Amino acid sequence: MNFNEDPHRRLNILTGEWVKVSPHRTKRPWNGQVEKLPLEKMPEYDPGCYLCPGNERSGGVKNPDYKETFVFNNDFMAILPETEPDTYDNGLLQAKTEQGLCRVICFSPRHDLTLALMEPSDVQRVVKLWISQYQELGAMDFINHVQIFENRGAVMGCSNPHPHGQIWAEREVPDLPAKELENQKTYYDKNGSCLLCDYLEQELSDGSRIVYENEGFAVLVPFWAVWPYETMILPKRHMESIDQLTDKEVIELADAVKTLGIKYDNLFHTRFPYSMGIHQRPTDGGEYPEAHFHFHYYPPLLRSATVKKFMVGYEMLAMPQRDISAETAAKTLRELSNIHFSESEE
Ligand code: H2U
Ligand code: ZN
Repeated sequence: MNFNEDPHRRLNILTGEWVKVSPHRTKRPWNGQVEKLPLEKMPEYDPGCYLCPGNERSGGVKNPDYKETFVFNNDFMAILPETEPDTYDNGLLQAKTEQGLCRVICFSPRHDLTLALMEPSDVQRVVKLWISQYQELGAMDFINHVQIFENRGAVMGCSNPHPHGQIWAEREVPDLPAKELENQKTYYDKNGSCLLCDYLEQELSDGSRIVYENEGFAVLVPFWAVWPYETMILPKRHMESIDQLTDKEVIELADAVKTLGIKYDNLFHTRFPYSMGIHQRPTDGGEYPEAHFHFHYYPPLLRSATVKKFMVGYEMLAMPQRDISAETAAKTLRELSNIHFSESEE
């Protein structure tokens, strides 16, 4: 099989789902020409932003005059701590209550920054915040899973450019992480080794889908990527959760997050939109030797700062499909500069 010529399907080993790849439709790699507009100017402080220091949020609460990071309980939680476990069983109609809580985490007091534009030490502080939130929320007796994520860019439906992420922590392990854990467990039970450790070893020796690496982490376009520039960040050492990072690995993870952010911004000369998030061990007190902590990045853009991929038609009815191969996307990202376009003099 020729990955560059033959239409084929690839298996997502984490979910068990397949993606169709049609590489013959884009034989020529993308030629790298983008409209080189300067980075859109934004104010360091926006009096109308509900996340900026000192500003009022809905309901009249005032943000503190924070200088580094800031965490608060979401004023419009999608799941609530006071909801008691309950089930509804009416034959084909099945339901369960959902109990949990939602938080918003501001990465910086500066309205105009992103993880890609923040100082390395400030990104390290965000990594440490992810760790402490995972531990603090995970320790609550009704919290068995902590989903940390960031949704950025208007095209992703994000309401505010102020650098921030969210956390939804809950009693039940949600579907996608549960499915990934199940596949990791099946592999672990069968082979006695970690699925993602073995996968990463194969990717590092192949190299064609690696975007960036430092001593502790690898950034890659997974073999089964659906979104054109979808990536994962994986620790090279087996660890089940983010709180197992050493101080050195905190620095290395922050470097991987920032560098990937810079490459993404450089791709189409824009503040690159994406949804990203962390998958790791549930916090129900169980043993999860098969869980390998990792990040997924799902960016919607295809060809420019405004042309996105639509998951419609065949993809909604049948299965996901992509034209540019994971290898081509990885090569493009790998070859992009690690210096943000707004800071280089092209
Ligand atoms: P986005 O990441 O989609 O921009 O959402 C930000 C979150 O901020 C959203 O979940 C919350 C919304 O509920 N929010 C508050 O908690 N307080 C506010 O005053 C406005 C928005
Ligand atoms: Zn702001």
